[in-house]
Amino acid sequence: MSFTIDSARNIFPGTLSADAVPAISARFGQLSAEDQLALIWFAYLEMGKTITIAAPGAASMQFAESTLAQVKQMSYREQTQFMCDLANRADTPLCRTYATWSPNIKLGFWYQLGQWMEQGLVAPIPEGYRLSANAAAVLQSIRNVEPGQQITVLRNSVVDMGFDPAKLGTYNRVAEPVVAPKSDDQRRKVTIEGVDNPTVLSYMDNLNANDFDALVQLFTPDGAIQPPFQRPIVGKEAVLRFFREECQNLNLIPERGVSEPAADGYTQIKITGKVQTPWFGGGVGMNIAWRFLLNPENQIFFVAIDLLASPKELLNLIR
Ligand code: 45D
Repeated sequence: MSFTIDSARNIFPGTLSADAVPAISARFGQLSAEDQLALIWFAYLEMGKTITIAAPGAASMQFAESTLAQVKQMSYREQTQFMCDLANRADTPLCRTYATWSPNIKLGFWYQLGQWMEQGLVAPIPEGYRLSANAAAVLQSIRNVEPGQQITVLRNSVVDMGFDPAKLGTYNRVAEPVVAPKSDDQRRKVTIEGVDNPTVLSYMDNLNANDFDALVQLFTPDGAIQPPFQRPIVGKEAVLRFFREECQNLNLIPERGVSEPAADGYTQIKITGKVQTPWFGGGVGMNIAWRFLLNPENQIFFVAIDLLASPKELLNLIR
């Protein structure tokens, strides 16, 4: 038997990921556009009391600047229509532009709209807006999950808005410029209780240093990475693009793991620990598992990143 990406996805099948997240996102997607926007607004206000979002850097905002300027000039009625169009994934020129943006540009765009809604420069959610019963139930479900899951739901809702990128045909992807890797004196080396595999340690250290060229060299040519709740991204070129577009300035804090032999001289390694996103810094630590499958040459054939169901899962290292 030799491994395929599909069979690799099943290593450490006892890993419990946060199923609440896709479940909430699916229910959210069923709501009317008005309810969706109001719900996120309420969730965002409530979360803002305990965790604060970091303002995106100027460099990342410049790509959305002309769209932001257009929105600012619209009447309240037009702004409301535009935001509903985004939630409805409508086919409009602005929704097509939004579709070309990387997740971080989309998040930065909404961050700015949120500021402007508070200041009255963009149409606010109407005072006294009452959520439908379904929307109120979805909001309650968001309240019930831990912060790492809340911010993932919020991120999903923003990423899923706009025209469907798959229907755009060929287009120029718009992402923030890639920052230079950290210099040697800025780098930190992780240690992981129970695991000393050099590939896994280099993976963590290179990702923490934004050294994506060195990072991608750890993968086999047909290797794959599976981000939380996503399909695997396959092949070095696609993996490198993903790192450059979506993985800058993460903070990986692996804690412990197990390493064991798999079929055909492969090795499977599961690590658990925390990850911080630059959007929330140390304010939110997501509970994460990495499930690595390494080939006999100790290259990464597959790695899945899972958002864990609960902190208890950090201690689940059984096969
Ligand atoms: O609609 O090892 C308003 C990988 C009104 C890489 C609004 C990884 C209405 C490999 C409130 C204004 C990446 C996979 C909207 C590891 C409205 C690897 C605005 C994992 C939309 C470890 C809303 C990384 C706003 C992970 C402004 C797990 C919302 C990273 C903003 C996870 C929401 C990162 C933000 C997450 C959410 C970031 C900023 C979950 C950010 C979430």
